[in-house]
Amino acid sequence: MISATSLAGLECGFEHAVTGAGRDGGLLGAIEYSSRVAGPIVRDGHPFMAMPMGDDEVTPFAEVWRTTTGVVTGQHRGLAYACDGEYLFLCGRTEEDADLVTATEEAYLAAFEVVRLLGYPHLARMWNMVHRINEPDERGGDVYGRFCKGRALAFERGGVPAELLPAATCVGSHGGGVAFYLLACRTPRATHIENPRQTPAYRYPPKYGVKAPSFARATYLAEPDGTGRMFVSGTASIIGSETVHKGDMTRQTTTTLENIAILVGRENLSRYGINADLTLRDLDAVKVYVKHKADIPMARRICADVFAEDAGVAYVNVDICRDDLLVEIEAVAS
Ligand code: 3EB
Repeated sequence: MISATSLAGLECGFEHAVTGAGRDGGLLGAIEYSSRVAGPIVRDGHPFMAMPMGDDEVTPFAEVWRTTTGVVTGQHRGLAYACDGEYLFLCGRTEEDADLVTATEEAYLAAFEVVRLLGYPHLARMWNMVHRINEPDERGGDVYGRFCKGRALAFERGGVPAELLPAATCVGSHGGGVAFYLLACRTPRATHIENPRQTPAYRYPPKYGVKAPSFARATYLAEPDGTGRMFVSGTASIIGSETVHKGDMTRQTTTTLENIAILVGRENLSRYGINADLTLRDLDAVKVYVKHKADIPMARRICADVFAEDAGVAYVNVDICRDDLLVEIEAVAS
């Protein structure tokens, strides 16, 4: 195991390969960041999916979600899922050549059907990997804009208001349509959090796309013992709704880290009635998405100074949703 962060009964680690079940319970899900497309499928008793997220020079890893209790798995309309009584993990993918708006909307609605039917209605975190994310479409927009439209339509049709949108990541991939996975909870203990330095993404002006991106900057999950965990969305060098430091990898990375520090800090959390003070040293299960492979050493140097020594940090070489963003960083803070 490279690293692990645990959420009362749930643990996320980046591993070299998927090996065995949970310590006493099960494996809720495994997502391979590699150079191939596979799944979604229930395999060896857990949902599994692989996405091409870099070439062979970038070390592949598996993001593995383990739980202390037993899991029940299943498949529904092309989705693979597992649940343990408190958490539900689900992964899915659209067809590569399908209409992106409709395919995304349908896949998301199928996912909402699963979370409702199985009784895990509280969305906590979503990840999206979109092939050709920066490519223009025939209507003057781009692939990311079409993904955002399909996703927004699904949330509208699913009756999810802006205040209940969960933390998310949306980055590019090197193939396989739109791949996505999510975590949802049975009990209502999620608080969705915004960043005072950034416009809520769901209120971005229309110049970024006909439908604004549907996500919160972070989702905080309170534990019964008064502690909690915070899912930090993919965060970039955006102030208000504008990209800042275009073309400057160093300053984009430091601005991104400042944005995260403000998001997880005491002052911001207190606005939501959360009594916690988190810093960059409390981040784990960090993913640093870097647009240009040659910038990865630079990202590593900057991040090594700010994250804890034992933090799990993975570097992934993919496009970011805006062509002018060079880096995006997500994490779990606790
Ligand atoms: C941003 O802040 C940068 O569309 O789900 C970050 C995290 C970004 C999630 C998404 C997009 C998404 O707008 C991009």
